[in-house]
Amino acid sequence: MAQNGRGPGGTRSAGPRCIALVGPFQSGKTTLLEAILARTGAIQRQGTVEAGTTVGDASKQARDHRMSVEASIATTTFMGDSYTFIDCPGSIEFIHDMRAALPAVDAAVVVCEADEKKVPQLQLILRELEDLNIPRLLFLNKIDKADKRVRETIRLLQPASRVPLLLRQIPIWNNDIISGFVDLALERAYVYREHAPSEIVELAGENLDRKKEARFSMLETLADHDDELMEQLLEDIEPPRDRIFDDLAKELRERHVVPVLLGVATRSNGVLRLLKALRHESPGIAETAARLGVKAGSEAVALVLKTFHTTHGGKMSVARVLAGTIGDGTILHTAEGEAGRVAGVFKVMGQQFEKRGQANAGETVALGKLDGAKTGDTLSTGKQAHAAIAPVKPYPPVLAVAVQAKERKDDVKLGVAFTKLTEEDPSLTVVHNAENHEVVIWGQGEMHLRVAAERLGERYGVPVTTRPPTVGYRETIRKPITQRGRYKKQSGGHGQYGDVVLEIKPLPRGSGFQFEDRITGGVVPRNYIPAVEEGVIDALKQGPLGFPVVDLHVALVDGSYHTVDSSDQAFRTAGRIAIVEGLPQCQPVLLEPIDEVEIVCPSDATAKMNAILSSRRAQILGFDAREGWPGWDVVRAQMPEAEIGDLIIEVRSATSGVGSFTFKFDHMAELTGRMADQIVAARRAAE
Ligand SMILES: Nc1nc2c(ncn2[C@@H]2O[C@H](COP(=O)(O)OP(=O)(O)OP(=O)(O)O)[C@@H](O)[C@H]2O)c(=O)[nH]1
Ligand SMILES: [Mg+2]
Repeated sequence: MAQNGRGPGGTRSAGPRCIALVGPFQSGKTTLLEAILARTGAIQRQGTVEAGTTVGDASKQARDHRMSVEASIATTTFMGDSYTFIDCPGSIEFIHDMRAALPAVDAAVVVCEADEKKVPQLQLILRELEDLNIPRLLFLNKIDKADKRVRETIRLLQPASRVPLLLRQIPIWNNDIISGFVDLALERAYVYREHAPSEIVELAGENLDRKKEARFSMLETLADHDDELMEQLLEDIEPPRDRIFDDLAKELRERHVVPVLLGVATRSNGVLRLLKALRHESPGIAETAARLGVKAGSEAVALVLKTFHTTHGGKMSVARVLAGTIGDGTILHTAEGEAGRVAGVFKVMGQQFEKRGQANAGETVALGKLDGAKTGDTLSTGKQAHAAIAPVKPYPPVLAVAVQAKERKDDVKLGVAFTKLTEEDPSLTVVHNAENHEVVIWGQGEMHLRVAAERLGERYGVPVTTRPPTVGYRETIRKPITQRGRYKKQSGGHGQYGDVVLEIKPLPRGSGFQFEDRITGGVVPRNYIPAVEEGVIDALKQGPLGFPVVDLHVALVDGSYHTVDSSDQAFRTAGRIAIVEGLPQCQPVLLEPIDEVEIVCPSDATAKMNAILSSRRAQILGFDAREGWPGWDVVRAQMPEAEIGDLIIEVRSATSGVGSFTFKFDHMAELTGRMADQIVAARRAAE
């Protein structure tokens, strides 16, 4: 095939590309990457996800779960140009890797299936691309399993996109199976061959009529942004083919349309046409740098889109060079400080890193040992560090587990492992609970946290156990009391003597703890009073029900002392005794944290959401249309933190994986009855 660096339309962008493969869960992205690598000669044979032989998903965790759990990156060459593909996970729990990579790419291939259930996921992903102004093509995969007309599928998927889906190919059906396709721009028909380029065939009869109709509808959509083409169509003039290719490229780049191509990734069908569409129509580094506001010049600028900690090569920051050149030894800065000196530039092929020469603008490479760089950072060489281009904040976490090293001796190693874990995946957060010394990992869902725990063991060598994190229960009192606390010890020499009378009374919710000194006439000397308060505070750490005591007022009203035997220690103990003996008589009651929750979900799941909330002791505050999200609702409720624990699992399963929520602490509420008894009993059992 003749190629001279110019596409049929003559406006091809030159140079290395970076393309994201995104799309709903399990739509075939990793398989498509494999097909692309095989088709472009980067690998000998196309592996399969089933056999665990693909370049993407090479980590043990991805193989074990048969799904992508992080972005896979691979660079190949097609017709003389370098292409780096970022195969992003489809599961919403791992979406951060996609979001972190997107700003740096020239275009995205949205891989999807003709499956109505995946439309909300598709919508979610398209929105990210729409918000970032990233040109996108749709690759309608798995058409070997298609059971409906492609045009019907497009109608089904269209609501997920804000701009028209533009069918560029139509299938050729043969006994209810798609055996090939007609390219509507080229006006050529092809019959698929397995793992080989499709064969050109003659079009005739019904297929020819269908082509004419489909082509006209494609041109009509293109003409919406091209007045001249519109006139030609109205006057029945056949537009020149070059003009159509120019329009396709222009409207993709300007994001007026989402071109749709067909294929079967497992058999490598439609892959060559996809690559050619990318070659001729996708923008290149010049357009992408302009989109990100990066000027070409001698200063190098790069965006880190993924971080790996490899066993042999150490830390690798995969970055797209947006301007200038980066080589071995280049010193780089982030917007905040020093990134480090590049120790090796590598070509990435899944989990393999191959040393190479310096990287030029447009190339996507791994940079070795940049200790000060993290995913999302803008790296630069200039005297003045380049401003951060596209920092991506992870979604707020929705689920947590408490983790512990299986062996005590690994405690220190665990700290290092946490650093690596959160560097590789910034959508995980590690929180140390000072109150109960629990270490909790917050993440985006059940699988996300499971994979995080597996990585700690398998990748960083610290096997861990996990359990649900402790809920922050508290207790308070409902009845006031006056209580004496007396500590007296006479054993041989120096004795101990402290004696206090405390007035203990409940305070309104949220008041915390207040201490008041009402001693008159020096019955308890001034210098011992702080010790009394300390003893009280110490005793309140664990009340009669087993939880920290809050919302109460304690006044020191009376007491006595001994000139020789009294001490801070003795008064501390006396304060403690008064509380420990007094509180059980104050009608202690359990308090549980109540959070305000905002759930977002497609509207057809709203009724299910209400049912889920009601079954979890929530008080529903109302629901509304979600602003800026047609077809979605937001449901607001107050619910106990204990019930939010695994809420996400139910929300996801009721929404094909796309529902989510945010929450924040609102207040503490009394909890009585059987449930409270169980919590207290469990607490005692754990002592
Ligand atoms: N019939 C058919 N199956 C396919 C095709 N492409 C992929 N599959 C199968 O679909 C399943 C998922 O494929 P993957 O390539 O892992 O999909 P993915 O989009 O990377 O999945 P995630 O990254 O986990 O979202 C595998 O069992 C593939 O063999 C296709 O064109 N036709
Ligand atoms: Mg995948």
